[in-house]
Amino acid sequence: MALLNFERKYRVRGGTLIGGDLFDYWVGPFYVGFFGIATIFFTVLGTLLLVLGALYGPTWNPWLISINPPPVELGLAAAPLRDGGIWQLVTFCAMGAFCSWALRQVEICRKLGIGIHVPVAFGVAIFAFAALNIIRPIMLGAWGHGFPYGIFSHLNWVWFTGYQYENFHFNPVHMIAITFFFTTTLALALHGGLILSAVNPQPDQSVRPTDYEDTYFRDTVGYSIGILGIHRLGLFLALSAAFWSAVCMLISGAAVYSGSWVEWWEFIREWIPYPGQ
Ligand code: 07D
Repeated sequence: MALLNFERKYRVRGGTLIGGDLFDYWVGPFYVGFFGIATIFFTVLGTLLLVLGALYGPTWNPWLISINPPPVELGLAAAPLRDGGIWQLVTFCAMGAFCSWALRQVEICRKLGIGIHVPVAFGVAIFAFAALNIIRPIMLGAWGHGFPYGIFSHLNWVWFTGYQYENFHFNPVHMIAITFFFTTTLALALHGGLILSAVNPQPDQSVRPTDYEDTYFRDTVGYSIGILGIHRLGLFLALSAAFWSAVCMLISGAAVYSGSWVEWWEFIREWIPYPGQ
């Protein structure tokens, strides 16, 4: 069915989570819905707050503009606007926009009668963001532990936070997260390459069906995970990357472990006696 015919067929009312028929319409190619309106509301408000924060100064250099969280001494209290209050409101708007976007995805899935894998996956990214700027600051008792909204300033925060634990490469869960990130790119490169090799042939060749792809992998490594399996694997690898990233930060702090990640590995010396120890 041609794309436009299909869209006409599926663009029917229903499947909304909230608001009934109220916002159940499309603007051009975009589905709106209650959560579309909510996303626009939070995004516009959050962006205006960022501009207000920039107006407070001290710079208009886009690399250096930074909307900072309140000082750590303020704890979990509401901050004055100029002293971290904007950061708190922007964080609230960001969460509002991310969650509204995810729920709009759910409504589109429900309309189409497909699974909610995409919004669930986006939910894991939202969890990673919330881990950094909501859950971890609450665990540590101060909003001041969140990262600032600025290009260089957030990089400085990563650097500073990383070296607070001596060397973040030694955080074992950071290692797991990085392994999943790298494995995700390997899997996508292999999968993307394999699909293109079969379905984007030279002018004088024909498109090859699934058996060719499976056979390529059986010939190469003795096993093919299959057409459904590769997508399950891809989703698992990617979600694991973001999930373990969040966990690696949630365990870094007073509530769980606040020492040096390098020294954390000292227990191995007790397990494995070295010659001469
Ligand atoms: C947080 C993003 C969520 C996004 C959302 C959506 C919009 C709008 C627009 C639709 C999680 C946003 C949407 C903006 C869209 C439209 C129109 C995703 C998030 C909700 N590290 N490290 C990680 C590596 C070192 C440190 C993660 C590598 C050092 C700290 C990842 C190396 C030190 C933190 C990772 C390395 C250090 C991290 C990031 C190498 C510094 C974190 C990915 C090779 C001295 C962060 C949860 C991520 C983290 C994080 C990789 C080195 C410190 C695993 C490869 C040694 C402090 N590092 N790192 O989490 O875990 O994505 O966050 O050296 O906070 Mg690290």
